Amino acid sequence: MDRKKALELVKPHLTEHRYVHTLGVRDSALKLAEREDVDYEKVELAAIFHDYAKFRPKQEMRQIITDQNWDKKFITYGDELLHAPAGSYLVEKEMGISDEEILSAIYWHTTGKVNMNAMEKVLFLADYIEPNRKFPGVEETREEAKRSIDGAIIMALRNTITFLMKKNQPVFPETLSTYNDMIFKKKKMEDDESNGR
Ligand code: DGI
Ligand code: FE
Ligand code: FE
Repeated sequence: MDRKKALELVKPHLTEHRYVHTLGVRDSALKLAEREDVDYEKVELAAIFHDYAKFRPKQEMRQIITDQNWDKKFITYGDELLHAPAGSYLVEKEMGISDEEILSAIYWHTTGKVNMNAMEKVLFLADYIEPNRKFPGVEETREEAKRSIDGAIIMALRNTITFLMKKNQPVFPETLSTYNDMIFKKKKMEDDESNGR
């Protein structure tokens, strides 16, 4: 599917604001992809469709997650989580996108996952730092993204986790595991470097 067609197809599912955000995620993802081993066309499609289900009825999204036998915590840890797994299902069924890499990046784009591949990382971070985002800490994360994608993902995770905690909201376990996973890998890299490996 080409870019023009994908944008045409996603637009009616989004508000104007969310469409502008989507274009920002697309631009940021392509920029990050220059430094990662990922397929540009696939990253672009993942970005364009990542919030496809954002405005679907919550009950419909819960039903999809239940029917697919997916982790019930996507339903119990906050309604904001529903659109990521539900989106991956609907993008496959309604948009005919069957590429597993694209679908997985959409599935995990809100929570992150342990051992993210390059496409999952690029989409996760692009969603956080795209130019229209305004929350505290985003500018520092954008700066870090120029140096290190992994470092910037750690900052995004830390900001999201503390934001949720300050609001007395639960943190999805995989989000905490993602944070730990990336911290351990960063530490290992630094240790290897200081040992001359
Ligand atoms: O869909 P977007 O707004 O572009 O961004 P997103 O898919 O990252 O969703 C952001 C929302 O998801 C925001 O309200 C915080 C929430 N969220 C992100 N990670 C977690 C989370 N909510 C819970 N309960 N647990 C998480 O780990
Ligand atoms: Fe989202
Ligand atoms: Fe988004």
